[in-house]
Amino acid sequence: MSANVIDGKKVAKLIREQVSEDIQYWVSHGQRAPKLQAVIVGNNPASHTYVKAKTKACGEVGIESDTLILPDTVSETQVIEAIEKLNHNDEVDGILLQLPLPGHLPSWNIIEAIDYRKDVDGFHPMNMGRLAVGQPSFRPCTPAGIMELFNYYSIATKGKHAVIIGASNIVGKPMTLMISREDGAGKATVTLCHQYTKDLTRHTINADILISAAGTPKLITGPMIKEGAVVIDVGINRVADPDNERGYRLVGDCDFESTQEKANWITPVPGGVGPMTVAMLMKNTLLAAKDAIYQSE
Ligand code: BQF
Repeated sequence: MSANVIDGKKVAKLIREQVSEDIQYWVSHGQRAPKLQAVIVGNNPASHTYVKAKTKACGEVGIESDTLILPDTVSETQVIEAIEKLNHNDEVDGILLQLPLPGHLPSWNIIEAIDYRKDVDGFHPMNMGRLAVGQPSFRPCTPAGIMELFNYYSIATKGKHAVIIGASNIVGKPMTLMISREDGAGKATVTLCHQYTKDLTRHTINADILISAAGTPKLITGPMIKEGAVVIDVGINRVADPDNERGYRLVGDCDFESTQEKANWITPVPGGVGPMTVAMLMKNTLLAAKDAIYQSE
């Protein structure tokens, strides 16, 4: 058997087209275009690449964007001051603080300084907390994008056993909350594995849905998965590749060859979950501009 490949690039494009149409309608009725403000601290090349991809996507759907670049010598107070200025700027709908921050900065203190109504990444404790208790909130883009893929491909999660590898606040924890919620989409039973999990295969072999966000190439191989499983590969790992003009290529956490022989569904890297992350950011920015989540405030 060979698995069905989930085309995240295609679904992401459909979502961006929906957002674009919605914005055209919105603007033709006299509203200003939504605006996303990106903040990068330091010169991590990957961060600059990701923000460029996100602001390019903004341009394509009709979202205005701007990028504030702070030197990696800034203090926590200086970053928080810059964020508070953006909080009070009525022209800014969404604030994107690109992660990771340089090591000396306490990311979660700084994230907490973002006005949760502009927190289009959904990382603020208000949004995380509301997600946890099932209240409307901005949803972190990567797990929200994965839920969209299940919806698009009619992949059932109800009553299934989902095994998630990686307990980060960005992917694993919010994914656990979304896929296990008892109302709406979700309704799966979850096992959350992380770096201290003993005997990973004992868990992965039982997964109807396996979601790997570990950041380890070839962590998942065919013998570790159940026949017919849904395999979602969130890993974005750079491996050296002299044949590639950039000197590296992107690979996921799964050994694609051996997993796709046993899986029913599989996401490729690149072109799987990654493009969905960017598309959901566009969707969240539009929601922020419309005040669609926190209407009563
Ligand atoms: C694709 C990210 C690790 C650390 C910080 C499309 C993206 C990636 C891959 C992308 C990611 C990963 C982002 C593909 C945003 C996803 O075609 O496979 C898009 O832009 N991502 C980020 O902003 O910060 C990260 C991964």
